[in-house]
Amino acid sequence: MIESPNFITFLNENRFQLAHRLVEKIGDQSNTIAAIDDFQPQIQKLAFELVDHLADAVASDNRRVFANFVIWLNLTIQPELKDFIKPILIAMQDEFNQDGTDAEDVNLFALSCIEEGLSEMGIQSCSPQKIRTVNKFDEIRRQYVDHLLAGEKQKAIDGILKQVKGGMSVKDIYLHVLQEALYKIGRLWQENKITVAKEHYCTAVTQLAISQLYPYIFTTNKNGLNLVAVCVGGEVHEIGVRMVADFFEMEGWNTWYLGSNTPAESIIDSVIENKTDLLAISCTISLHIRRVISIIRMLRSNPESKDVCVMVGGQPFNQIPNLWKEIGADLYASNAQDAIEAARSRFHF
Ligand code: B12
Repeated sequence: MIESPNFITFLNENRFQLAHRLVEKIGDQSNTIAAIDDFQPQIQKLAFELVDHLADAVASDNRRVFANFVIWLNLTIQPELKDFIKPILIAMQDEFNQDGTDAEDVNLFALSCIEEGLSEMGIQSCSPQKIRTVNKFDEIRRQYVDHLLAGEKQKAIDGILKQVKGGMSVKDIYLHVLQEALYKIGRLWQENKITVAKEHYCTAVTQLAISQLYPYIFTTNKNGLNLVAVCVGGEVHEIGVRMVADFFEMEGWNTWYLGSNTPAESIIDSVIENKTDLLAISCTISLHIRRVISIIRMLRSNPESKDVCVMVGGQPFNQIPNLWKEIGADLYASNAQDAIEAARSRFHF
């Protein structure tokens, strides 16, 4: 881990002022887009988010945390604001290059993050989540998504249940149909092809479908191993870790799936109370990586939880190789099936 606590503290404590200064700086540039006054609050928010992600990249000692955010921003931001990303990045460079900056550490690392972000501005996509061509499942997934987009929830769910009754495993349905369908929905939303409301609807129906699969999940003999599965505080993307917990349940583990947005103290309490062998922590939004780091530190500093095995997963870990090691986790897996294999190598169940 990079040791620059002063710099991180500086960024955390001065985010608003810094964002404000960056916006002033781009306003001072004579060639800056005339529309700056029309979008003042949005540009302020944009500058704030960039500073926030920079702090995260520094905290996790990983430039990709920042660069991937820049790529994502570039793809999803409303068109009127796109032209402001680069000037803000340049203003950031200028800010951290100055002598006498309020930051105590000379933060070359932060500058290199900004540079990497700038060099990624032309890149098309950072998402590794392309639809995988697993032909057997393509048609089932296509029909499922079509029903969702048409608002036909009963048909969507019936299609899934029919497959399970016909012998398709719940694991295959989770990984190759529902997960991929949600990735597809995410891309449609990112490309502005569906509304937020439609995306929420598709997610809600998928959660309903998952709950209707439960009778097919809780049937296995128990192996005596305990799993606690959580999303860190602030994180609401809970379906991925729910799938992970269900895969463990199907392998005979006792699982405590605590869902989204779990406060750090409750995670530690639950780990101790449930005699946890493995803690699965999920993080989707890269800004929450620092919360994963802080939970791991809290666990290690408590004699009652210091030895628990920690497995992490979720989008930032899928995009940034070795991030999981750098933040002090014991295991990582890119999806629910690989999570079982990774745990097997440790617990031999
Ligand atoms: C559904 C959804 C939501 C729902 C979540 C509802 C819920 N109850 O879960 C709602 C609408 C609330 C939501 C909100 C937001 N979302 Co959203 N959302 C999605 C969407 C469409 C699907 C997520 C999902 O369920 N995927 C399916 C699961 C099964 O896949 P998964 O999470 O990757 O999990 C697998 C692996 O990653 C891994 N894994 C996951 N966790 C763990 C843990 C361990 C221990 C292990 C081993 C493995 C593991 O195994 C899982 C199973 O195989 C994605 C699109 C996408 N590409 O994922 C966007 C997406 C994740 N959301 C996004 C964004 C930006 C947001 C918002 C910030 C939007 C906003 N401006 O408000 C907020 C954030 C809120 C917050 N504070 O967290 C972006 C994230 C971009 C980024 N890189 O930061 C995405 C990628 C959309 C996009 N294409 O831009 N979202």
